[in-house]
Amino acid sequence: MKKNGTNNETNNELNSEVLDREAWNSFMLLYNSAIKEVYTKVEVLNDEFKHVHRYNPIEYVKTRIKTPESIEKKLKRNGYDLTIENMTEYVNDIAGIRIVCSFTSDIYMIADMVGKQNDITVISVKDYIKNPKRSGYKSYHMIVTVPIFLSDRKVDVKVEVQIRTIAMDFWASLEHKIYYKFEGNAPEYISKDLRECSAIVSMLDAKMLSLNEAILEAKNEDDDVKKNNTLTDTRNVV
Ligand code: 0O2
Repeated sequence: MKKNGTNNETNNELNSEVLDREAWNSFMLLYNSAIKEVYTKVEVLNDEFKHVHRYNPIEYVKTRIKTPESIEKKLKRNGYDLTIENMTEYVNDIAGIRIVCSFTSDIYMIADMVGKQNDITVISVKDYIKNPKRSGYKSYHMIVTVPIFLSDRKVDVKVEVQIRTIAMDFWASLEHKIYYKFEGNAPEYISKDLRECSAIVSMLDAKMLSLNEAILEAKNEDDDVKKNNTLTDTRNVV
């Protein structure tokens, strides 16, 4: 499992004079720890799955901490003041982990495995694969909490887990760049092209999934033939 694009250790400087630096640093420590916890869980699941099923469902994982500017913007957009309490309460994706897999079926399997972890609590799920956004955005989102054990207390910290295929990730990263370039007001022909590309992504994902199923089926048949041949050979020897 490749770890990709981690910026959780670097991008957490606070420019605002509104918040107390010490409180901000303690706050960030919690979210950085939560990312480490969830990342390790995902890594263990992937290793174990590979060991048992000889198959690696996860291509790569990216983690990120939302920038202070982006946190502030989100709070303002929703009409909240910039306070640590409001960030904790109303910004669900301060800590984010993105799991990128090969096939759509892997997404639901991974979501299930993450949700079944004893110390993870699933707060909410948004299935933008079954119900894509108007933009064409597809991804599976879970807001979970994970306990962080400090020297004197335990804190349940929220983490947004995004699970998607490589094709969905490719689409989303380009769309994200376009969104920022046009500050959310891309010309209609670009938005239309993006929606068309999103439909192509769905077709590609479906095609790749059925191709993979056909490969597995052919391999199983091949293994059966080899097994039968070995049995026949053994009988002949006896
Ligand atoms: P950034 O820059 O990635 O941090 P909620 O968290 O439930 O209060 P929100 O934020 O609307 O409300 O939740 P949602 O829809 O689950 O979106 C969370 C994140 O998903 C976004 O964070 C994006 O990273 C990603 N996302 C959602 N919609 C789109 C989309 O249409 N295109 C792309 N490329 N990504 C999307 P931020 O804070 O918007 O952005």
